[in-house]
Amino acid sequence: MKKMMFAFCLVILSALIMSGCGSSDSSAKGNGEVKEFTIDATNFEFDLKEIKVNKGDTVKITLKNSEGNHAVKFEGYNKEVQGDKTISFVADKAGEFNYVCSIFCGAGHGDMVGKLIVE
Ligand SMILES: [Cu+2]
Repeated sequence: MKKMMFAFCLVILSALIMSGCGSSDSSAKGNGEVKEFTIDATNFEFDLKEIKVNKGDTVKITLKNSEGNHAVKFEGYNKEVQGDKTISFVADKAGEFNYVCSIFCGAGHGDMVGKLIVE
């Protein structure tokens, strides 16, 4: 009987853990399309200077550091991607948001900007 209680507790516990992860997952699907972009970063420029999506879209961003070491931070969304990684988030706020390099990379660091437009 004790064994069964233990197994039961394990099931409850794992269910709690899984639901906890689910609700805090910021990459949860929006009700729009999934839009994928790759930003190629060099010294000192993002090749993609404008990203346009519709409100509710899931924005998937892959950062590629072709030259130097950069990151992309989406102001207003508080999302950041560093290194050669991919992030995704739901564009649930309409407006224009700058994205900037958030790693101090050198003389041209301030020029590394782009704009996320959510319509
Ligand atoms: Cu920088």
